[in-house]
Amino acid sequence: MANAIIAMGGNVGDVRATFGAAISDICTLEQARLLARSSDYLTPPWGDEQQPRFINACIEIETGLDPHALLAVLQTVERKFGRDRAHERRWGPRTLDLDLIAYDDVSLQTAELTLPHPRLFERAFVLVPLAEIAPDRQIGGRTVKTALAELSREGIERLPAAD
Ligand code: PH2
Ligand code: MG
Ligand code: MG
Repeated sequence: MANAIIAMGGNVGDVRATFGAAISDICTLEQARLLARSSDYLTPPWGDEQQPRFINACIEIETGLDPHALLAVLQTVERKFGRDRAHERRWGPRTLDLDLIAYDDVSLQTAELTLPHPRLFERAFVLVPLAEIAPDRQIGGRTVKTALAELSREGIERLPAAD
């Protein structure tokens, strides 16, 4: 079994409900078990500021799927919740984005997947939720909390638990 970190994001529709349903799809239909889930955070849009704020969260799972099989599951779940890659702009609005951030301490670079995620250390919207569940995890030679200390958390708000 491997340990994987998945970052979740979205800014279209009822994103918090989508996250809940997506997590249960990832963890009940597939070979994966939920180990930890962060709070949900409201975050300023990154990359393209002309859009609504995002909600972001991170989960940690245990899985028997290899990285590419896990990526395929994540893309299937994104599509199920309305993700339409053919009609979206780069960094633009989306219902659900599921990014594989880390998989054990595997490093790989293929056309479909780079591990650890190449932009992880620029993104407080990933590191803030990740630091809540795995502050001491080593990714790419740094701990999550050390990497987060170098970024601004400005505008990021933790949301109270939803029911
Ligand atoms: N995702 C994007 C583009 N910009 N900004 C925030 N705050 N959170 C995201 O998840 C996000 C983003 C495209 O995937
Ligand atoms: Mg993505
Ligand atoms: Mg993304």
